[in-house]
Amino acid sequence: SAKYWDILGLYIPWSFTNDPALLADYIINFETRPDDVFVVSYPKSGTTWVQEIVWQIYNEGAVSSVKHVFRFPFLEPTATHEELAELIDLKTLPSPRLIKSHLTYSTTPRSTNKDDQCKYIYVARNPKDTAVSLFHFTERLTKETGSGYNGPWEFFAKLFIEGNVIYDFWNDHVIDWWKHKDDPNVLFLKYEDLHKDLPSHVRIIAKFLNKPLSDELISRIAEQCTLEGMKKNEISYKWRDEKESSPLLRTGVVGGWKSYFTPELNDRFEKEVMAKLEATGLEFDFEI
Ligand code: PPS
Repeated sequence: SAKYWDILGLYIPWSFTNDPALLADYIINFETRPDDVFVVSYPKSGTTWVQEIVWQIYNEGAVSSVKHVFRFPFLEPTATHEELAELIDLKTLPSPRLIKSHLTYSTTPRSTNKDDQCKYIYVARNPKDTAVSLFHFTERLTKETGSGYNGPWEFFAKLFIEGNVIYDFWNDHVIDWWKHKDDPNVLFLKYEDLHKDLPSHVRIIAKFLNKPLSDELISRIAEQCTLEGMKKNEISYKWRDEKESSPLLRTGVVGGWKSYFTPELNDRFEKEVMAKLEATGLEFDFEI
């Protein structure tokens, strides 16, 4: 069964820390720097994809087999996890720091000084594919850490709808960030849009980061950041050198949910998940 900590009102995987109060404190007191770049998302929404694009933009299209947790540390587990915190100290990391997080807008660290804000790239994915991806991921997490879920999909889908999964309700998370989509230091992206036109999104991301790139570099980064491109460098996305493929690179498609959703489940998703977006103007593609 799943085990979570309740940290700042969010369900955080039990494996991320031994000391939930310490982690809450760490997040609340985390000092951002103006040149930090955060890539934030609800889990399984394309975080790794956007991280790799951002990393390559900062490194002139280089591909690195260094484990991505070192190149682009993940705030919540790195902060106080005994093993990771030993290896990576976010507070002394040289600038510009590239940081991954799954926190909501309200809980994500930001400067108290309005003129000193760093940048946040948020990526959202349609909740049906997100739920399926989280289901597969959490099975892997159970095998590797004992903290996850390994029951039937139907029950997991119910937990997802009810917000009883890591980082709680999908709706609350995306809406919290969507409200800030027009902030000058926030770039709100959608997974399905990246699929439709990757080179344009590499350009949009580079522009947002004030790193204009040549057309040649843009197409190279876009090529290297397709799922196939990233799979060539799969070693970087594994935690250790386990034989199994990286759970961060699975099928990477839009519409995979269709072979998991019964008409009843789809109905429930429409009524309980999608209906909450109605007044927000936030829409998703479920197939492309
Ligand atoms: S995590 O653990 O929350 O950081 O996971 P995250 O990276 O957000 O999501 C993993 C899903 O993203 C897919 N992925 C990609 N799709 C398309 N192109 C590229 N380059 C890419 N890289 C990762 C990955 O396969 C997971 O989705 P599913 O549906 O499980 O395949």
